[in-house]
Amino acid sequence: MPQGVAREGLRPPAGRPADPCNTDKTILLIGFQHQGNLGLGYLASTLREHGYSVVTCDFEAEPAAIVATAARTEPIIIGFSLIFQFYIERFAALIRTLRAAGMACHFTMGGHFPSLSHVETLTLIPELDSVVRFEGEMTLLELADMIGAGKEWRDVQGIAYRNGQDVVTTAMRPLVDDLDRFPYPERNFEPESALGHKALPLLASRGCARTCSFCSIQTFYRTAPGKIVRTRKPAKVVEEMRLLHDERGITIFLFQDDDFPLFGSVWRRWAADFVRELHASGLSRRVIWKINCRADAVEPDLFAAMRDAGLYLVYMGLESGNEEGLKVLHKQITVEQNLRAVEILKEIGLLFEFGFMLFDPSSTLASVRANLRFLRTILADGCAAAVFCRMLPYDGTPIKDELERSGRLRGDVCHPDYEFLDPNVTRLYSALSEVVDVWGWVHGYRALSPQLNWAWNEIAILEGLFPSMPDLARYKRELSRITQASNEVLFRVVEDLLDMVEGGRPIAWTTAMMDFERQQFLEQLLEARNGFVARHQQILLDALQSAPVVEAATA
Ligand code: B12
Ligand code: SF4
Repeated sequence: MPQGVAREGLRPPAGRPADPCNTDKTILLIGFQHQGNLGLGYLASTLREHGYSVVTCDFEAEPAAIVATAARTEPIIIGFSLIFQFYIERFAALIRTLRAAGMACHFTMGGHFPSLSHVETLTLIPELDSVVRFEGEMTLLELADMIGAGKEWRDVQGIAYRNGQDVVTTAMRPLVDDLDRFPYPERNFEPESALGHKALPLLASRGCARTCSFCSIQTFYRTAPGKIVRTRKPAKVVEEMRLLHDERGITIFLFQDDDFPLFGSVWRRWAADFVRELHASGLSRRVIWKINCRADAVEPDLFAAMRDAGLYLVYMGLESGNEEGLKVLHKQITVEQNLRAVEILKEIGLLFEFGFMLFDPSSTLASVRANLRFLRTILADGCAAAVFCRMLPYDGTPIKDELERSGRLRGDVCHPDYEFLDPNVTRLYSALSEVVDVWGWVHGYRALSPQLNWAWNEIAILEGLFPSMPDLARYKRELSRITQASNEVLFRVVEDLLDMVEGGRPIAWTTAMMDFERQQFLEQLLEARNGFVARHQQILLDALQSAPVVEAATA
């Protein structure tokens, strides 16, 4: 953008230099791009709107390729996006490599961990010049203006930097009040593809009104001044969906909001308006969408209306199946509410996925048993695969502070951990980790449970975006059977381990047996899924018109 041309879209906050400068300069952004990084997307579109040239690199790319890109583009700033705390050492290594390769420009970093733990970040990665704290668009833009113009950047609002042995923070930058003032985020990554349909992430809101003790999001959006939750205008969200649909052929939208606006009368009205806009745009018959929400927001009428406007998948952080666990996690929800939410979604025919912490700092053998009973109840019909994890105490969370106060905090920044109160729970957890290869069974994209859930996603996509298929009901029954059987093995192992720890009963399970079981289920899944797709290849291809060939499952 030539100098002197007014910058549109975002009004500069008070104190921002009025004239654009150095707008021919390049900013290089590096972050985790799997499934699309909207944070980087918003930063990139904001910078570009103001005339900067922006290059984005996937953090998972070969370091040599990243170094080559940096050398070629000669950025004035390299911005690193650290959204997962446990990646900090890997980022530190990449940053060292870039410095060793001679990159002398300004290095900054943003994301949850750097925002909340800026001192630790600057200490752990001395090669960084600054940290951008909290919402980054306006701060990075101003930093770029200052650095590009060779002016003093240390006064920019919303940053932290080192001054000798000290870390200095500048005044906190308020959150932008109207999210629709941001340009739509850049999405210069390949959309995920499912049965020839393309999926992209988007946001209808930022922030969360709740205060779960294990979650850094609530602290992130509460520490910076401004409204804790900001929703976009429904019409603008639908306009963005329409553009993505018309220009990139996107038919599956993945809302990544922490808590999709549904709770309470104001947000229920928001959701109803959104549904109305979708119908008015004609998109409700052509696209499907997924949301994240809390179980206490699920109610039949609104969710049925959303289903009729294309909602196909609801992700809920159920987190615990016992009252004490829910209390310690500060979910402000009851087991009964969790169960009721699942029941409603099943009644109205909506697919659901969930987050669940089988283990948390309050775990006892009895609470693990209660959690298992809960999982058995909600998954009895094989409607979804069992997933669970151990709660981890991330920086900036109340539960981490509490564990630290009580002397139970263990591990380090990359592997934050804690001690259970009951040594038997520790024994149970380590025995379980030994017998079940969690990365093969419950975590990671290629693990069994995620693959089963992916197959369930495909079924919802078939129901939402394809004409009815003759034997879909049969395939669903087969998938339920495999899911049920695989869940059952997982539950039995945990139960047998509980019996071993409690009563000294020896267990029959070995790692090799579990690997064998897992492989069997994966093969059954592949056979059922690929068989179904092969039988319906023609219908699928006709429905997609000139669509890409339906890809095989990757198990
Ligand atoms: C979408 C998402 C994912 C996607 C990732 C998509 C991607 N490539 O970005 C997927 C599904 C892959 C994913 C996976 C996981 N996720 Co996740 N995820 C999210 C979620 C819901 C939204 C991210 C998002 O789009 N935010 C919206 C954008 C606009 O905000 P932002 O990313 O914060 O960026 C802004 C600022 O932080 C800042 N900023 C960020 N980067 C930078 C860089 C620079 C240079 C600057 C200046 C500023 C800046 O400016 C941005 C714009 O304002 C977040 C929650 C959240 N609200 O962020 C959890 C979250 C990031 N995930 C989390 C976790 C724990 C996970 C998993 C470990 C879950 C699991 N058990 O498997 C995995 C880990 C995956 C892995 N790497 O192994 C935690 C991270 C906790 C932590 N403190 O480390 C979060 C915070 C959820 C939570 N409530 O605790 N996740
Ligand atoms: S509801 Fe979700 S986003 Fe909100 S505080 Fe709880 S875990 Fe975090």
